[in-house]
Amino acid sequence: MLRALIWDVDGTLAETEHEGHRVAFNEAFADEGLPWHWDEAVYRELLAVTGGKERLRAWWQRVDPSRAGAPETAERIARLHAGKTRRYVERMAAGGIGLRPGVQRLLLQAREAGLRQAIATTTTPDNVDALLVATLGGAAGPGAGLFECIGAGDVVPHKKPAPDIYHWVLQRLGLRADECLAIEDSAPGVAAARAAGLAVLVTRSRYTAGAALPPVLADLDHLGEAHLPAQGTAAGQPWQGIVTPEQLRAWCAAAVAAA
Ligand code: XBP
Ligand code: MG
Repeated sequence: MLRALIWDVDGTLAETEHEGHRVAFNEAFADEGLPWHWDEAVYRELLAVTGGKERLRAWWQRVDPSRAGAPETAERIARLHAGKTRRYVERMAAGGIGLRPGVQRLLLQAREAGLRQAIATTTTPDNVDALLVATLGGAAGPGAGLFECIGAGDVVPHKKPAPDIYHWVLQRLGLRADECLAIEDSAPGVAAARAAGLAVLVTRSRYTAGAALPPVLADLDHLGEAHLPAQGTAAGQPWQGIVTPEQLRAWCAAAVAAA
């Protein structure tokens, strides 16, 4: 019985990586006087590493391996990442990055349909708050009270593809994995949700369109709107339409029946 949706953030709620995080990293490099610039090709490679601090460490290993493990480098990464988060939060407040097709519709329909909702993300909590305020309004907006809990960033020791953040959210929801559906966009996110025992709906994003993924409940280009049906596969068959709470319940029931 489907009781809750657990949403990923970056790439799933919104296309935040290319114009949000990537730009904020580059602005933080400039702020620190570092001659680095992450273009789309480099950032696509680096997204294999989840977590901004972990991503910076992987980059340091590539460009300056002799000092990547030094104590002062860890401090510099922490300072760089704090600056990047400030820059990202500023960009969210300036607007310009909206929710992906069908996200606000499904969030509100799911609440109407009695589905509980939470967030499980690798990104920093401040970034989640900034995105939610910018796209759904604060306490007075349509998004108020949508998410019962927000599992984000360093609240767990191991980021996606480890299942930790999904376990953290399940524990706070007081639900079993088979009562929840994860909505994700990337291979690390799918791996994390599956390792925690959840069924997964994928909405591929700019950086994950061509990624190789294991079998999931449905693999779509987005969640669909009346004027913009989603396309993809569900249960291994071609599917197009609008993802609604009823459709999610039907997919989950069919998956249980087929198990
Ligand atoms: C995506 C990530 C994050 C962001 C950067 O998270 O891996 O690391 O790229 O944010 P998800 P931070 O898809 O799980 O939402 O710099 O705050 O980590
Ligand atoms: Mg994601």
